This record gives sequence, structure tokens and C-alpha cells, in this order.
Amino acid sequence: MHEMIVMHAKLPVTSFPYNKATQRAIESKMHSMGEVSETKPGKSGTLTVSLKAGNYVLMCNQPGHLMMGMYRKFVVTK
Ligand SMILES: [Cu+2]
Repeated sequence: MHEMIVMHAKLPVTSFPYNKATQRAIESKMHSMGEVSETKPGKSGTLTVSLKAGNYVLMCNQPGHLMMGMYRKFVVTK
């Protein structure tokens, strides 16, 4: 399973608050803009968000997935 979270984040992913035991970013210490929760293989989900200009990361926070590289940084400009 995977999930997709839109996170407002200026820090690099390697500096995110992180729980090594669960191998997940600590979402309560971050600023999520919305997410598509755990989705099974072959299934899809949708999410609509309004984003102000800034730095964001689209990421999966299933155990280990973030640090395996399952994210993409993007910038919203005016
Ligand atoms: Cu994943």
C-alpha cells in the first residue's frame, strides 16, 4: 500500500521530523495540506488542494517509503 500526502515543507526530506522506530515522518509535527490515505495496488484516489506559493513535498509516509525516495519536491509560484 501507498499513500500520497501534500506536505508544506521548506526543509529537505532528510531533515523532516522522523521516527526511526516506525520509519515514518512525524506528520503531527509537520504541515499537511491533505492526503490520499493508504491505497491498495491498482487502485486510485483523488485529492484537490488550494496551495499558496511556497515549497511542498508530495510524499508517501508508509513505513520506510519516504527514506527509500518515495517523494517529489515541488514549488508553487504565483
Ligand atoms: Cu509508498
